[in-house]
Amino acid sequence: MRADVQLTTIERHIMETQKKYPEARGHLSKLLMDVAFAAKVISRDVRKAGLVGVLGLTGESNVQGEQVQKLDELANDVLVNVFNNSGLLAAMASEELAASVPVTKLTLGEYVVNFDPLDGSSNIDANISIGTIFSVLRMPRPGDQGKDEDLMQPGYRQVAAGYVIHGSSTMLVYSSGDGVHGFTLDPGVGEFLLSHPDIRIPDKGYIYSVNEAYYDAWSEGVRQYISSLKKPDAQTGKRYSLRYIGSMVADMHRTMLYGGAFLYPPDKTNPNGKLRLLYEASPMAFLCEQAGGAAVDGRRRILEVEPTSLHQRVPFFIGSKQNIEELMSFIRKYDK
Ligand code: AHM
Ligand code: MG
Repeated sequence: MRADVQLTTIERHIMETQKKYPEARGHLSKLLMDVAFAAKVISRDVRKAGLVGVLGLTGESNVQGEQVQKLDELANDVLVNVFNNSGLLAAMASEELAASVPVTKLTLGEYVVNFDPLDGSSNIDANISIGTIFSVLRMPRPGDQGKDEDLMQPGYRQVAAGYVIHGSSTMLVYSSGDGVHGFTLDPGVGEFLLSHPDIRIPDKGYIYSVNEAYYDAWSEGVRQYISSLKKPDAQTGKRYSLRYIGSMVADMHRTMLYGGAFLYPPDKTNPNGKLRLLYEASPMAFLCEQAGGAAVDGRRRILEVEPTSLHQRVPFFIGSKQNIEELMSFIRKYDK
């Protein structure tokens, strides 16, 4: 290995960032390292997903006599276990669980975490990228056991957020309010290494990502906006491309790197769209804004939406600043 190549592990990066805040006691740093550890465990299991038919079907016992769990449940259990034992949380909430999980250990921490253990898990059988999403907030009543209400905070209060993408490689992308940084798992050494420092989303992009099969059920503003993308851009003459994986972390990871817009609009039968505020939209909005992009629900910033329930859905428009501004001008014009 060349001596001038800088190898920065995620642990080192987190510790270096912490040094910028002399008053920090290291609790958030420790929490982020726990997330990185959980991500490695989940990644190991995701990598074995294609062998399910060989090692045993979910719900059955495998050759070792162990129950084979569904991957999203397994990812959920890994995160609950790691967080519960960390001593850093007062409560957590997961897409997989109806109510929040109070931390059962004696030490109650100063943070709460919302997470989606494995988003896009319906894609697993087709070997499509899936992801874990997390959002870290301060516990409003430190010292007490956390309840649902403590997890229902608007996104601008997040102190950190991130996602793990299980794609052609495993990456962890996070922000603690000091830019967005991406790390790629080196499977040989089992470490996340800094591969994408200070990710900046382009101000304008030419890829849009939406499930266009719902076109007919969208509002006039969203329909007009999407139709406008089928002609070369008025200012630059460039053509747009459509890319939709149907796995939000994968679609958003591409959007963060290449620019453009990802949309999950409301429709006639789903007035709030499909995606969940607290552990899907809010952490992605935090990351996208940190990278210089924008995220709105069609009226306001996603980060300003006041939560009313743990699993609420929210219309979601996110991506490059200019693309989101253009979309908003259509919504203002056509959707009174
Ligand atoms: P999930 O939380 O049940 O996995 O659903 C969320 C996923 C997102 O990853 C993706 O953006 C969306 O569902 C796709 O939905 P649709 O099939 O309606 O386009
Ligand atoms: Mg999900």
